[in-house]
Amino acid sequence: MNKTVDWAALRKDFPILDQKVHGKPLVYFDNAATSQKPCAVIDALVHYYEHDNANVHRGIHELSNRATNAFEAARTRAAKFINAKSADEIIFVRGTTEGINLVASSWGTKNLKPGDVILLTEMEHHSNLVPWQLLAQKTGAKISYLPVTGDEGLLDLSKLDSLLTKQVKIFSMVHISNSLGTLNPVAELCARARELGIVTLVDGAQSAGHLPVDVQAIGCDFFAFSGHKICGPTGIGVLWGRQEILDAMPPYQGGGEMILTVGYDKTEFKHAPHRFEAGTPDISGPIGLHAAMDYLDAIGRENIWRHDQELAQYTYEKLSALRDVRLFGPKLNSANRAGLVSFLLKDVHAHDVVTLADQAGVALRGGHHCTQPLMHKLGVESTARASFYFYNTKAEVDRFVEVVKEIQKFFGQ
Ligand code: C6P
Repeated sequence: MNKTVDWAALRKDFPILDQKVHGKPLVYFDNAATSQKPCAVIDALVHYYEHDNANVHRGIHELSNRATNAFEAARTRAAKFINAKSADEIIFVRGTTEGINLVASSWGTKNLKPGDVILLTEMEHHSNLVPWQLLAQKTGAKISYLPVTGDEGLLDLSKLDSLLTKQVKIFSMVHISNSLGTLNPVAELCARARELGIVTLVDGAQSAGHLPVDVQAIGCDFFAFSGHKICGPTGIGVLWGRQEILDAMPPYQGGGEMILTVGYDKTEFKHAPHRFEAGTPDISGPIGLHAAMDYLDAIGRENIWRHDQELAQYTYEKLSALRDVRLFGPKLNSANRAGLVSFLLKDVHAHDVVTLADQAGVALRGGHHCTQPLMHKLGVESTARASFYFYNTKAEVDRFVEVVKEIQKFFGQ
């Protein structure tokens, strides 16, 4: 582990981790579903509700000014977090899902016509599939997929040239797969798309809180992430879009606060990002998210990345030493492997693994992980998944591996 960070001290910032579940110390390995929240985030939320709670952008009283300033400060902080050029490029949304739906609905409806192609990859989460399928139904566009190479779970880049046709208008891709743990070469994919004038979207749900993100270096046009996966509150996320593209997009929803003037027949809209934030927004969410981004960057996302990767490598190594374990995603020591490990035990359903692990205090996720088409491609219904964050330890991995062995024994293996 990196010696410059006191990981054990950080763990104490998360009161929830210090508890027993079914009489056993909690091992929380479900961080890809949602991360835990440090005291700094919980305190920021409590402070806001105890001192500053008011609606934003509307009032001219002191509390409303404070709430508005804190809300807009969070926007500026989010821009810095992903190295956006300006806070005006940051739209607050409910999460990654809503961010992608906003692009599909607003940009997609305006720009796609029958015969156009939406390019995705075979490892997309339903959030980066279903909105495009709805859009394709509405516009007559088609969807094509960049293939995945079996259990190792890498994108088959040899197919890219033939898929990047003139008909492709948008290429939307996941940065880190939540089912395989693959880190995709998004900068390279976006560069190839940009040469052909294709708009790109990166689903950063699993990456934003785990490694440094620089949207300008990636060279994408949109980037979406969720606050709850990066130590922030649920219900808040960020959609970043390149300013000139956002300015040309129609509103996503109509209502208060996104307008300049409204008449009975006609409305003039504000510029981005406000044009995309109709109604009273989630105000405490960005404030909690601000605290989360400060917290993560004080640790350093490059340190978090190294820590999570090391735990995943260690886990992969330990599990591959057991018999009858099928592992998914990039092979051991691959630089493309993020901090999660998907696996199956021979003749044991993933839900049984997760249920028995829970009895031993270990929180895993089992299922299709909202990537049903990928599961079909891999020829399975589901996998069990251990996903890590910086507060997890090697001792917890050792405990988890012991539990896996006990499960195998339970099933007579
Ligand atoms: N994956 C998991 O356990 P929301 O729900 O909007 O915060 O995030 C959706 C989403 C989009 N893309 C990827 C790659 C994701 O992993 C997720 C959420 C969770 O893997 C819940 S299914």
